[in-house]
Amino acid sequence: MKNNFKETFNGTPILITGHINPDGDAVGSALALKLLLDSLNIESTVAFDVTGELPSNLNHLPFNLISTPDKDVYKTTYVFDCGSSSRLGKLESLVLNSEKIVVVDHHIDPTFGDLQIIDPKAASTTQVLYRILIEEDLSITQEIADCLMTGLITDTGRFQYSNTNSEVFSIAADLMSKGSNLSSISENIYGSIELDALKLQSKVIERIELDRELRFLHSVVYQEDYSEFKTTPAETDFLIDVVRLAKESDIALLLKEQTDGSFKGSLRSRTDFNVQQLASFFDGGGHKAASGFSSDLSIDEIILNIKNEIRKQI
Ligand SMILES: [Mn+2]
Repeated sequence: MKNNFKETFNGTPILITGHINPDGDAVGSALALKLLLDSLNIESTVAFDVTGELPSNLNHLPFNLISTPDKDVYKTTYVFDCGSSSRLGKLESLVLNSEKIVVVDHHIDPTFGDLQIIDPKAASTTQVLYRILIEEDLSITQEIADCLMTGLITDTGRFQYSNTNSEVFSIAADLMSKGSNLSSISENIYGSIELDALKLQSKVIERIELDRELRFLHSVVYQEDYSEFKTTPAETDFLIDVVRLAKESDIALLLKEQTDGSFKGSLRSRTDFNVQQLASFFDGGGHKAASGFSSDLSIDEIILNIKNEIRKQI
Protein backbone atom coordinates (compact mmCIF):
# COMPACT_ATOMS: atom_id res chain seq x y z
CA MET A 1 0.00 0.00 0.00
CA LYS A 2 1.43 3.33 -1.07
CA ASN A 3 0.63 6.28 1.15
CA ASN A 4 2.28 8.91 -1.03
CA PHE A 5 3.74 10.27 2.15
CA LYS A 6 6.60 11.96 0.32
CA GLU A 7 4.20 14.04 -1.77
CA THR A 8 2.84 15.67 1.37
CA PHE A 9 6.25 17.30 1.93
CA ASN A 10 5.37 19.79 -0.84
CA GLY A 11 2.75 21.57 1.23
CA THR A 12 4.80 24.10 3.19
CA PRO A 13 4.85 25.64 5.74
CA ILE A 14 4.90 22.44 7.76
CA LEU A 15 4.02 21.89 11.40
CA ILE A 16 4.91 18.66 13.23
CA THR A 17 3.30 17.75 16.53
CA GLY A 18 1.85 15.02 18.75
CA HIS A 19 -0.20 14.58 21.89
CA ILE A 20 -0.02 16.97 24.83
CA ASN A 21 2.90 16.32 27.20
CA PRO A 22 4.45 14.00 24.63
CA ASP A 23 6.08 10.71 25.59
CA GLY A 24 9.04 9.01 23.93
CA ASP A 25 6.91 7.74 21.07
CA ALA A 26 5.35 11.12 20.24
CA VAL A 27 8.58 13.12 20.54
CA GLY A 28 10.60 10.39 18.84
CA SER A 29 8.39 10.21 15.78
CA ALA A 30 8.01 13.99 15.49
CA LEU A 31 11.75 14.59 15.71
CA ALA A 32 12.50 11.74 13.29
CA LEU A 33 10.36 13.49 10.67
CA LYS A 34 11.92 16.87 11.53
CA LEU A 35 15.43 15.45 11.01
CA LEU A 36 14.35 13.89 7.73
CA LEU A 37 12.82 17.15 6.43
CA ASP A 38 15.94 19.08 7.55
CA SER A 39 18.10 16.68 5.54
CA LEU A 40 15.89 17.36 2.50
CA ASN A 41 16.14 21.13 3.11
CA ILE A 42 12.41 21.35 3.77
CA GLU A 43 11.56 23.82 6.50
CA SER A 44 9.34 22.67 9.34
CA THR A 45 8.42 23.54 12.91
CA VAL A 46 8.12 20.95 15.69
CA ALA A 47 5.95 22.02 18.63
CA PHE A 48 3.95 20.42 21.44
CA ASP A 49 1.68 21.56 24.22
CA VAL A 50 3.91 20.84 27.21
CA THR A 51 3.09 21.54 30.84
CA GLY A 52 6.44 22.46 32.34
CA GLU A 53 9.41 20.71 30.78
CA LEU A 54 9.88 17.61 28.70
CA PRO A 55 11.12 14.63 30.76
CA SER A 56 14.91 14.64 31.14
CA ASN A 57 15.03 10.89 30.48
CA LEU A 58 14.26 11.69 26.85
CA ASN A 59 16.97 14.33 26.50
CA HIS A 60 19.11 12.09 24.31
CA LEU A 61 16.69 13.25 21.61
CA PRO A 62 17.43 16.54 19.82
CA PHE A 63 15.17 18.70 22.02
CA ASN A 64 16.87 21.78 20.52
CA LEU A 65 14.80 21.21 17.36
CA ILE A 66 11.55 21.77 19.26
CA SER A 67 10.24 25.34 19.11
CA THR A 68 6.97 27.27 19.15
CA PRO A 69 4.73 27.83 16.13
CA ASP A 70 5.42 31.22 14.53
CA LYS A 71 2.74 31.15 11.84
CA ASP A 72 -1.01 31.63 12.03
CA VAL A 73 -1.70 28.93 9.46
CA TYR A 74 0.29 25.88 8.35
CA LYS A 75 -0.37 24.22 5.04
CA THR A 76 0.51 20.73 6.22
CA THR A 77 0.49 19.41 9.77
CA TYR A 78 1.83 16.01 10.79
CA VAL A 79 0.32 14.63 13.97
CA PHE A 80 1.97 11.67 15.69
CA ASP A 81 0.71 9.33 18.40
CA CYS A 82 -2.51 11.24 19.01
CA GLY A 83 -5.87 9.49 18.66
CA SER A 84 -8.09 12.52 19.12
CA SER A 85 -7.58 16.20 18.31
CA SER A 86 -8.49 17.24 21.86
CA ARG A 87 -5.25 15.55 22.94
CA LEU A 88 -3.34 18.23 21.03
CA GLY A 89 -4.03 20.63 23.88
CA LYS A 90 -3.56 24.27 23.04
CA LEU A 91 -2.28 23.44 19.53
CA GLU A 92 -5.64 21.91 18.57
CA SER A 93 -7.13 24.87 16.69
CA LEU A 94 -3.86 25.64 14.88
CA VAL A 95 -3.66 22.03 13.73
CA LEU A 96 -7.32 21.83 12.69
CA ASN A 97 -6.90 25.06 10.69
CA SER A 98 -4.18 23.65 8.48
CA GLU A 99 -5.03 22.70 4.93
CA LYS A 100 -3.90 19.09 5.21
CA ILE A 101 -3.55 17.01 8.36
CA VAL A 102 -1.49 13.84 8.16
CA VAL A 103 -2.06 11.53 11.13
CA VAL A 104 0.46 8.76 11.78
CA ASP A 105 -0.56 6.63 14.72
CA HIS A 106 -1.17 3.30 16.37
CA HIS A 107 -4.24 4.28 18.38
CA ILE A 108 -7.60 2.86 17.37
CA ASP A 109 -9.75 5.00 15.04
CA PRO A 110 -8.39 8.52 15.10
CA THR A 111 -11.26 10.97 14.80
CA PHE A 112 -9.47 13.49 12.59
CA GLY A 113 -6.97 13.86 9.75
CA ASP A 114 -7.09 14.07 5.93
CA LEU A 115 -4.50 11.36 5.46
CA GLN A 116 -4.45 8.70 8.17
CA ILE A 117 -1.63 6.20 8.29
CA ILE A 118 -2.71 4.02 11.15
CA ASP A 119 -1.99 0.56 12.43
CA PRO A 120 -3.57 -0.18 15.82
CA LYS A 121 -1.59 -3.42 15.91
CA ALA A 122 1.75 -1.61 15.70
CA ALA A 123 3.62 -1.40 18.99
CA SER A 124 4.56 2.24 18.51
CA THR A 125 3.96 5.19 16.21
CA THR A 126 7.67 5.13 15.40
CA GLN A 127 7.11 1.60 14.06
CA VAL A 128 4.43 2.93 11.69
CA LEU A 129 6.74 5.80 10.66
CA TYR A 130 9.67 3.41 10.15
CA ARG A 131 7.57 1.36 7.71
CA ILE A 132 6.68 4.54 5.77
CA LEU A 133 10.32 5.65 5.54
CA ILE A 134 11.39 2.23 4.26
CA GLU A 135 8.49 2.00 1.81
CA GLU A 136 9.20 5.48 0.43
CA ASP A 137 12.92 4.84 0.27
CA LEU A 138 13.74 7.71 2.62
CA SER A 139 17.10 7.55 4.31
CA ILE A 140 17.33 6.72 8.03
CA THR A 141 20.39 8.35 9.55
CA GLN A 142 21.78 7.38 12.96
CA GLU A 143 20.00 10.37 14.56
CA ILE A 144 16.68 9.40 12.97
CA ALA A 145 17.26 5.78 14.03
CA ASP A 146 17.73 6.93 17.65
CA CYS A 147 14.42 8.81 17.52
CA LEU A 148 12.58 5.80 16.09
CA MET A 149 14.23 3.46 18.58
CA THR A 150 13.11 5.66 21.49
CA GLY A 151 9.43 5.19 20.64
CA LEU A 152 9.95 1.50 20.14
CA ILE A 153 11.63 1.12 23.55
CA THR A 154 9.15 3.22 25.53
CA ASP A 155 5.94 1.88 23.98
CA THR A 156 7.01 -1.75 24.38
CA GLY A 157 8.31 -1.18 27.91
CA ARG A 158 11.82 -2.19 26.86
CA PHE A 159 10.57 -4.93 24.52
CA GLN A 160 8.55 -6.59 27.26
CA TYR A 161 4.87 -5.73 26.73
CA SER A 162 2.64 -8.09 24.78
CA ASN A 163 2.83 -5.77 21.73
CA THR A 164 6.46 -6.83 21.25
CA ASN A 165 6.42 -9.08 18.20
CA SER A 166 9.08 -10.27 15.81
CA GLU A 167 8.65 -7.21 13.57
CA VAL A 168 9.53 -4.98 16.52
CA PHE A 169 12.81 -6.85 16.92
CA SER A 170 13.48 -6.76 13.17
CA ILE A 171 13.03 -2.99 13.17
CA ALA A 172 15.18 -2.59 16.29
CA ALA A 173 17.87 -4.71 14.66
CA ASP A 174 17.78 -2.59 11.50
CA LEU A 175 17.90 0.63 13.55
CA MET A 176 20.95 -0.73 15.39
CA SER A 177 22.61 -1.53 12.09
CA LYS A 178 21.99 2.11 11.17
CA GLY A 179 23.92 3.15 14.28
CA SER A 180 21.24 3.52 16.94
CA ASN A 181 22.67 3.02 20.41
CA LEU A 182 20.10 0.85 22.17
CA SER A 183 21.93 0.51 25.47
CA SER A 184 22.69 4.20 25.98
CA ILE A 185 19.12 5.18 25.06
CA SER A 186 17.72 2.55 27.45
CA GLU A 187 20.09 3.74 30.17
CA ASN A 188 18.87 7.33 29.79
CA ILE A 189 15.19 6.36 29.72
CA TYR A 190 15.08 3.67 32.41
CA GLY A 191 18.43 3.41 34.11
CA SER A 192 18.79 6.87 35.58
CA ILE A 193 16.32 8.73 37.75
CA GLU A 194 16.83 11.96 39.73
CA LEU A 195 17.49 11.08 43.37
CA ASP A 196 14.69 13.37 44.54
CA ALA A 197 12.21 11.65 42.23
CA LEU A 198 13.50 8.29 43.41
CA LYS A 199 12.78 9.24 47.02
CA LEU A 200 9.18 10.06 46.11
CA GLN A 201 8.87 6.44 45.02
CA SER A 202 8.89 5.27 48.65
CA LYS A 203 5.92 7.50 49.43
CA VAL A 204 3.99 6.25 46.41
CA ILE A 205 4.67 2.62 47.37
CA GLU A 206 3.49 3.34 50.92
CA ARG A 207 0.21 4.66 49.53
CA ILE A 208 -0.58 1.59 47.44
CA GLU A 209 -3.98 0.12 48.14
CA LEU A 210 -4.72 -3.35 46.87
CA ASP A 211 -8.08 -4.93 46.10
CA ARG A 212 -7.19 -8.62 46.24
CA GLU A 213 -10.50 -9.78 44.84
CA LEU A 214 -10.29 -7.59 41.73
CA ARG A 215 -6.50 -7.91 41.54
CA PHE A 216 -6.45 -4.13 41.20
CA LEU A 217 -4.19 -1.68 42.97
CA HIS A 218 -3.75 2.04 42.96
CA SER A 219 -1.63 4.80 44.39
CA VAL A 220 -1.45 8.56 44.12
CA VAL A 221 0.95 11.49 43.75
CA TYR A 222 -0.24 14.79 45.21
CA GLN A 223 0.83 18.26 44.09
CA GLU A 224 2.49 18.89 47.45
CA ASP A 225 4.75 15.86 46.85
CA TYR A 226 6.51 17.72 44.05
CA SER A 227 7.56 20.55 46.34
CA GLU A 228 8.38 18.24 49.27
CA PHE A 229 10.60 16.07 47.07
CA LYS A 230 11.86 18.95 44.90
CA THR A 231 10.84 17.23 41.71
CA THR A 232 8.45 17.78 38.80
CA PRO A 233 5.69 15.70 37.19
CA ALA A 234 7.90 15.19 34.12
CA GLU A 235 10.46 13.33 36.25
CA THR A 236 7.94 10.90 37.72
CA ASP A 237 6.72 9.02 34.65
CA PHE A 238 8.55 5.91 35.89
CA LEU A 239 6.36 5.59 39.00
CA ILE A 240 3.56 3.67 37.26
CA ASP A 241 6.14 1.01 36.35
CA VAL A 242 6.98 0.67 40.05
CA VAL A 243 3.36 0.56 41.17
CA ARG A 244 2.43 -2.12 38.63
CA LEU A 245 5.12 -4.49 39.92
CA ALA A 246 3.04 -5.95 42.76
CA LYS A 247 2.41 -9.60 41.96
CA GLU A 248 -0.99 -9.57 43.62
CA SER A 249 -2.43 -7.26 40.97
CA ASP A 250 -3.22 -7.49 37.27
CA ILE A 251 -4.49 -3.95 36.89
CA ALA A 252 -2.62 -0.92 38.24
CA LEU A 253 -3.61 2.72 38.48
CA LEU A 254 -1.47 5.70 39.42
CA LEU A 255 -3.33 8.96 39.95
CA LYS A 256 -1.44 12.23 39.70
CA GLU A 257 -3.02 15.34 41.10
CA GLN A 258 -2.90 18.32 38.71
CA THR A 259 -2.46 21.98 39.65
CA ASP A 260 -6.23 22.56 39.32
CA GLY A 261 -7.01 19.69 41.72
CA SER A 262 -8.13 17.29 39.01
CA PHE A 263 -6.40 13.92 38.50
CA LYS A 264 -4.57 12.28 35.65
CA GLY A 265 -4.68 8.50 35.76
CA SER A 266 -2.25 6.01 34.22
CA LEU A 267 -3.54 2.46 33.86
CA ARG A 268 -1.58 -0.72 33.19
CA SER A 269 -2.69 -4.30 32.65
CA ARG A 270 -0.52 -7.37 32.79
CA THR A 271 -3.18 -9.74 31.46
CA ASP A 272 -5.68 -9.73 28.62
CA PHE A 273 -7.76 -7.28 30.62
CA ASN A 274 -8.29 -4.19 28.44
CA VAL A 275 -7.51 -1.03 30.44
CA GLN A 276 -8.46 1.13 27.48
CA GLN A 277 -12.09 0.39 28.35
CA LEU A 278 -11.48 1.67 31.86
CA ALA A 279 -9.87 4.83 30.48
CA SER A 280 -12.70 5.38 28.02
CA PHE A 281 -15.15 5.52 30.94
CA PHE A 282 -13.46 8.88 31.68
CA ASP A 283 -13.12 9.75 27.94
CA GLY A 284 -9.47 8.80 28.06
CA GLY A 285 -7.65 6.53 25.66
CA GLY A 286 -4.60 4.51 24.85
CA HIS A 287 -4.06 0.82 24.36
CA LYS A 288 -5.13 -2.49 25.83
CA ALA A 289 -2.13 -2.75 28.14
CA ALA A 290 -1.51 0.94 28.87
CA SER A 291 -4.02 3.79 28.92
CA GLY A 292 -4.62 7.16 30.51
CA PHE A 293 -7.39 9.57 31.42
CA SER A 294 -8.16 12.84 33.19
CA SER A 295 -10.93 13.37 35.72
CA ASP A 296 -12.38 16.10 37.93
CA LEU A 297 -13.85 13.50 40.30
CA SER A 298 -12.44 12.84 43.77
CA ILE A 299 -10.04 9.93 44.28
CA ASP A 300 -12.75 7.89 46.00
CA GLU A 301 -15.18 8.45 43.15
CA ILE A 302 -12.58 7.58 40.53
CA ILE A 303 -11.68 4.33 42.34
CA LEU A 304 -15.33 3.43 42.82
CA ASN A 305 -16.04 3.90 39.10
CA ILE A 306 -12.97 1.95 38.08
CA LYS A 307 -13.86 -0.96 40.33
CA ASN A 308 -17.37 -1.03 38.90
CA GLU A 309 -16.00 -1.04 35.37
CA ILE A 310 -13.55 -3.83 36.25
CA ARG A 311 -16.41 -5.93 37.61
CA LYS A 312 -18.27 -5.49 34.31
CA GLN A 313 -15.30 -6.90 32.41
CA ILE A 314 -14.28 -9.84 34.60
MN1 LIG B 1 2.57 5.54 21.22
